[in-house]
Amino acid sequence: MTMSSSEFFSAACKLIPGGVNSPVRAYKSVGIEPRFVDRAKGSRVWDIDGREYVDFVASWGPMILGHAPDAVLDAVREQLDRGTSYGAPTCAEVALAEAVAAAVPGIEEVRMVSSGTEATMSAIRLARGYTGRDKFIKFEGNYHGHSDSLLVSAGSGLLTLGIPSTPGVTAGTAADTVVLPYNDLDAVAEVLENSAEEIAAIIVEPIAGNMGVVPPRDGFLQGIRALCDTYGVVLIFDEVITGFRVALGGAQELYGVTPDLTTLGKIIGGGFPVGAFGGKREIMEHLAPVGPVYQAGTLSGNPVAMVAGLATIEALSQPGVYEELDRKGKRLADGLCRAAGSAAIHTSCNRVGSMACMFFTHLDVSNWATASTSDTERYAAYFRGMLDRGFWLAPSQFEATFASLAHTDQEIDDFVSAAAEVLQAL
Ligand code: KE4
Repeated sequence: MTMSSSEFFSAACKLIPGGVNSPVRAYKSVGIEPRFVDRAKGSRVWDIDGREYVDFVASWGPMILGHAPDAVLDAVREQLDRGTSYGAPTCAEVALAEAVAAAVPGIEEVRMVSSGTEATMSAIRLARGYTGRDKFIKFEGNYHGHSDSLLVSAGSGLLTLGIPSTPGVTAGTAADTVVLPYNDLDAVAEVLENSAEEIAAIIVEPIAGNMGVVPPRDGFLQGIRALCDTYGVVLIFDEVITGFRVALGGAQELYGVTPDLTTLGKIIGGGFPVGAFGGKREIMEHLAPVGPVYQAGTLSGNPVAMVAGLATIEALSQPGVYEELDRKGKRLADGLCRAAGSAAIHTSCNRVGSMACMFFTHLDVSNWATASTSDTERYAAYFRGMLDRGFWLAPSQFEATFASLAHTDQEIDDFVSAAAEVLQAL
């Protein structure tokens, strides 16, 4: 008789802080203990207590094909017999670099790393080394991983746990991070007009996915691009979520705005630990060993992860994939809006392609100030009701709901029916 999730959680809490290896997984903001996963395949996840769920978290984004797709498993199995890590160049990392550069408009050269945090941390360092400037601009509610300078007014788990920033980040470090409201182009213009000579970069989630889903206002990305050109500031699109999610070329393809640097993660690892940062050759060549900006990683370009990422991108490159993802995302979001309307509950829904979020607020959500008016207690009750009905959602109002190629229309319609039931009872 194996232990239950609850028993494993008690054991985990004795060995791992909060019983989890990433805070949002602890279910703190939804008022129940986390469920321990036993296995997953396609659109389904099973917990160790034998319960089955339709999954809309997708491991926080990577599982756009669904879990354990055969093409990825076959590629990984084939690699495993040739070894798992060499710490030396391999053909697979060149092939993945080619696939990424071919798909992403702003990438001429790319460096593989092992997480989105590494990607964004390195991109900021590169921009500073390239410009010789120290400060950079980020946006309230955007989350770029947990490197010190980026953990200032960040999104995701910090919003979920109500941590505005975090102890351990020194005042000196935070002083170089300028935080502005998302979608506020005037605020960006004002800062650059007054102190562009100090600003190395602007880093932005071109579609925010860490305060719930918040699309860019018309002209916001185009305006930032123009301001960066005017003041010689490096524009970094953090596409760790949106890369290969909203289009093969990410948000930069969708909106037709090309950044100087792009950070990637999640989907390009096909479920394995991969991040990447890439961009203009002129900037990337400032990286060691060609240039002076140091960055390194033991498992960077890991061959198992590379072949998993390659198989994933190959599947996403097939004709009609993003039209299908958009169709599923629309079916999901439109259904949720109808369900909330019939329950006479004030919600607002944002969606771009197959990433969506229903906010428990009556306001249109375009930044952190509006996202933060959401009723997180009501979200928690909705989350618990959906989990009880077999639907696996992000345990936070400030994350995205992801449709995958594995979801059937019936599963999406069942999700909507369950949501209607749960919302009626709230
Ligand atoms: P990782 O270091 O977690 O691989 O990536 C950091 C990161 C960077 N940029 C963006 C836009 C991101 O969304 C993330 C990580 N996303 C969160 C969820 N929204 C990861 C989940 C977690 O922290 O457990």
